[in-house]
Amino acid sequence: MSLDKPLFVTRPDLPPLEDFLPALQQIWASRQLTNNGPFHQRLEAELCHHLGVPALSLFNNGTTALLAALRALGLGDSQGGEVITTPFSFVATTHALRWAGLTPVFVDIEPDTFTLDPRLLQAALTPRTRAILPVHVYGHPCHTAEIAAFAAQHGLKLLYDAAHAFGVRCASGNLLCAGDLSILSFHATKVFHTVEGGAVICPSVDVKRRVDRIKNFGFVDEVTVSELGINGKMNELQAALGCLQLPQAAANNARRAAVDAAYRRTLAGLAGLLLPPVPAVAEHNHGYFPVQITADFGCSREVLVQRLREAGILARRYFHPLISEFPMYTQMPGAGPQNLPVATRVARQVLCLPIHAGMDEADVQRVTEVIRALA
Ligand code: T4K
Repeated sequence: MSLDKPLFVTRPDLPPLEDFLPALQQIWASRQLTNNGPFHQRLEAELCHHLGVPALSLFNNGTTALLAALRALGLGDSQGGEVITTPFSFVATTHALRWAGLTPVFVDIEPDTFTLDPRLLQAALTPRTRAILPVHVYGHPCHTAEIAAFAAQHGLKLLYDAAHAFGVRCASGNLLCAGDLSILSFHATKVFHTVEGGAVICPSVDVKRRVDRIKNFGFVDEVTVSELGINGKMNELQAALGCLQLPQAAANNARRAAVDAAYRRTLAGLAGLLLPPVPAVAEHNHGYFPVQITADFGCSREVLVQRLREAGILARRYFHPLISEFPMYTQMPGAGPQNLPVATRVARQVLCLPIHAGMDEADVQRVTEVIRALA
């Protein structure tokens, strides 16, 4: 990426436009623009193979994928109930629960992975608890074995928000197959994207059929609607872009891994700056590079964000504020900061530095020079 371009743009790795034209011509010729067209079917098959999962249903975004997954687990009914979840995520995670008429119960995260702390599940359990919704935040795997054991012991549904976990591989098994269902996001800022998009990872073709129905208004056939569905369909243009980009996923991951390594080298030992923990995985996706700016750093995180912006560098405070700090959530169970000391501290300190496949060593130098000058 050229040095005179701001590091705002996360998608300099878009394929050349002319590479997309044959797919567009095909779509124009077929006149099938959406609703399980050929590119949709092809991307579902290719993603299943790429991710090593039994079945998958594409969506128009990760948020509707969450809504449909909750419904498929029987949770979006009129009974309500509580779902134990993390406040350290994008607000869509909790919004999906509220859209499904469920009450989020916030528990704290643990400091090594920033994911839901399984030791706190017992204290959050009530007779109204129906499910757990943990998040593999930044692609760091949750403590899936402990969480699964707790869910099984108490008869709870388990849905993973794996929006950040595309391409993360664990030695102990496929992360996307943990729990009852998982969802992915393919938003334009994600490591693999279809402009907007998402998926529900399903344990079987039967479950996928149910999810497919839910995302298509609940239609079973032309004249039968079996349940409360939604319009969650991905269109052909999005699916075609996904097909075009999927073969680049490994190369893009390698480029982000190099950026990650360069950041770690250049920022090591800087007082008041904590590098992200290295996740215990066989392969990470390097989708985020969350540093923590502590009181020992030369300026506050807010000043650092501002200085970076002045230098044309967009660093994001994902996830500040915590979801539990948004006005509509402050009164929900567990939302008080005294209940969430780790999440509250991390949200005050965290700063996600730019990381994408279009960056090179010179870009990393440009970011780290601003940081080092302030350290
Ligand atoms: N669960 C989790 C854990 C999630 O993180 C998300 C979404 C979801 C569920 C829901 O999935 P989706 O329904 O979104 O599929 C972004 C994204 O909108 C959101 O997808 C993502 N997580 C969240 C972490 O970040 P914003 O509002 O902070 O991003 P935005 O649009 O300001 O983009 C950030 C920067 O990236 C821009 O300032 C410039 C650059 N950019 C952005 C876009 C959209 C580009 O260079 N090109 C682009 O097209 O929420």
